[in-house]
Amino acid sequence: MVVQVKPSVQHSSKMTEGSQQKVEANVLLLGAENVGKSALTVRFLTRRFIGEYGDIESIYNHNDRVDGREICFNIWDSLYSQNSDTQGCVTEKQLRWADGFILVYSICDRASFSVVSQQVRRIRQAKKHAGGVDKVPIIIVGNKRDLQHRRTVSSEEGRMLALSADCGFFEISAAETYHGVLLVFHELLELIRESRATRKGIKGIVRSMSAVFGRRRID
Ligand SMILES: Nc1nc2c(ncn2[C@@H]2O[C@H](COP(=O)(O)OP(=O)(O)OP(=O)(O)O)[C@@H](O)[C@H]2O)c(=O)[nH]1
Ligand SMILES: [Mg+2]
Repeated sequence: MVVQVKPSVQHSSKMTEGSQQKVEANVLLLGAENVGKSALTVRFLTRRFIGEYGDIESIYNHNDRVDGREICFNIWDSLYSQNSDTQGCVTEKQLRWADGFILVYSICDRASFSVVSQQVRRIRQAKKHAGGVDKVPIIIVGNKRDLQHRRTVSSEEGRMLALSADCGFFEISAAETYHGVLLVFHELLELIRESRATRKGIKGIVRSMSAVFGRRRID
């Protein structure tokens, strides 16, 4: 079973994104060590769970068809480095690269839940400082749902964090099912589309105002 909370945005992107061009989405997986970032990535790419993944950091390309449209997912499976001097261990480069974020914790590892809280704050602050007005697409994932007997983070806590930060939320088991992982990626794609549509809308308004008031440059 998959637990899901949707953030409060209106789902309008399907209507506003009219063209049938191939859509690219850069997805960054973040979270503490050993929470299942690679397991989630490999599940999405291959539908399989292979058990051990090693310390690999990679960017994978994956073509998919969602709602009849071709999507190219670029997926950055990151490594968590506690020694890093970046806040919440999210680098400027990662923030610039990503269109959307999947923040993973393990329901059996409370420290990993704190890491995700910290990373949400870091992403939101960085985007705000960069002058972003639109919502950042983020999905919080509580992984290892199959290990109920070792649970230390309740579903409610995960759900509350997601609600307070206006993120999507799922509890899944990458080990047990492909379906939950698929939902995570597809929901993030939906948020990315919404965010792009909002940005387009804002640019359109600025353009119209520039035409009326005579400002020469936007962007
Ligand atoms: N029981 C269970 N084990 C899982 C699940 N997902 C991942 N694991 C296991 O957790 C361990 C860590 O998984 P990884 O995918 O390597 O975790 P990671 O977050 O990529 O770890 P780093 O790359 O080292 O930061 C592995 O032994 C996986 O088999 C899950 O849903 N349930
Ligand atoms: Mg990994």
